[in-house]
Amino acid sequence: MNNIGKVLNVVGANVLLSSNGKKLDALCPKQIKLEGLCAGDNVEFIYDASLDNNLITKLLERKNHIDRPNISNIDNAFITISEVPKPDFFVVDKILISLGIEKIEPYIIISKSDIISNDFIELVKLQYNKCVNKIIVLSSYTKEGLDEFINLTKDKISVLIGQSAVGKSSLLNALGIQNIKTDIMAKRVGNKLTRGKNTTKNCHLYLTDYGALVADTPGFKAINIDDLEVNEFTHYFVDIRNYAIKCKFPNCSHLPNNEGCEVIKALNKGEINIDRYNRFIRLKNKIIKDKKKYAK
Ligand SMILES: Nc1nc2c(ncn2[C@@H]2O[C@H](COP(=O)(O)OP(=O)(O)O)[C@@H](O)[C@H]2O)c(=O)[nH]1
Ligand SMILES: [Mg+2]
Ligand SMILES: [Zn+2]
Repeated sequence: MNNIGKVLNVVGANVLLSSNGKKLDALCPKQIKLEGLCAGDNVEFIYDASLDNNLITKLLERKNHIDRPNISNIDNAFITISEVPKPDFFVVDKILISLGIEKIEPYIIISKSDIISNDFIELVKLQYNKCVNKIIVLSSYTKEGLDEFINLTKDKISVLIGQSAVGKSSLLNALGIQNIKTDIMAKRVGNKLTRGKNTTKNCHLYLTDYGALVADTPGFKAINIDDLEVNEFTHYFVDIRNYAIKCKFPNCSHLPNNEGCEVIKALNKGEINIDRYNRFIRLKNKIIKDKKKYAK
């Protein structure tokens, strides 16, 4: 009978699996490797006595996939930001679009809560409370918010997304995941493998003792929004789209001079956050401008 496992990491033909809460080694035949086997994939495997190892026999269908880093079947993404380093909210907005497209549940972690100001927390909440499932205020030092994170990630595949030094590795450590730097790559292939480009694209899912699979994604690449049509782009601005749909003007720019525009009405009533609105307009104009440039 075939067993079912989840891929934690792939290095060449060597695969680390999680099956029934345990870690197992397995080998991956070339054919399946060519199908792009990566962390998060569900696979069937058998024990092959001749190899004295587990052998992956089938790659099961994926519900989603991101390319950078290479990972499948993601349930939740936690965009991690803090007061220091200062967040780039344009990047946060673009990541939210990418998550929407891949149908990944979005969350925001405000990290290092032991040292940040209430003003910063308010600023983030005002901008994003309508865009994500939950905003978690968390400190890996005091453990504030850690239980909330644990409850949301249990039995799921979750990714931590955020710029360097926001506290992603510290959070994994607080969850009891050690040796983050000496992952399977370093252990298995020593210095044979170049640790440059590959490491950010290759992705390691960590199995916590409470049954969550969590990945640190230092090289997460948000979508290039220029590839989207304006309507599509607007659709993934979830706090603005419902007003944009209701707007009675065809091809409305949703700028303040359009009296009667639903987006402007909502903005004036405070239903749309002004900072999100300003970035929405900036990004939308950039898409329109770039489309014109390429059409020439
Ligand atoms: N005060 C405080 N500092 C933290 C916390 N989490 C991480 N840091 C510090 O922030 C810096 C970057 O953390 P790290 O986990 O390496 O960030 P990463 O680059 O996102 O993995 C380190 O100096 C950590 O000690 C926290 O909850 N509170
Ligand atoms: Mg780190
Ligand atoms: Zn409008």
